[in-house]
Amino acid sequence: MKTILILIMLITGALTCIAAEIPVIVPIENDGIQRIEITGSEYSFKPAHIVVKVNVPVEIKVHKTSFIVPHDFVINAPEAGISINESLSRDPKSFFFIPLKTGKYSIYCSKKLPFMHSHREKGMEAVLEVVE
Ligand SMILES: [Cu+2]
Repeated sequence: MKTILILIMLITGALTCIAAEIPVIVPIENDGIQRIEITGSEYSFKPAHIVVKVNVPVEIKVHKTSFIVPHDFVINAPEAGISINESLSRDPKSFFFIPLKTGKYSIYCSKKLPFMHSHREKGMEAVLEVVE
């Protein structure tokens, strides 16, 4: 009985992990812009994996859920024409860019308290995937 319970817990846990990592294909709207909203909380970005088309403009609207904990939004991919480093607020902020190179790039929060793990290390990281 115990074994079955542990098995069920393992399977449920694995499914939750898989669900969290399902890539979201960002739709291209009528005006030709790929738009997506991302939520930053303790300690994750949701969705955690977004897929956009290369050479098509992108607008990412981001807000954080916390009142006090500071978060920011960083994409450091100058090779793909993307350099964003902005603090987040509860009001959404929009970031515009045109991804110029295919590949997988990291989205993360760079906040860190002294002697503590960074928010990125705690899981506040997502993937921006640029495809043909
Ligand atoms: Cu953070």
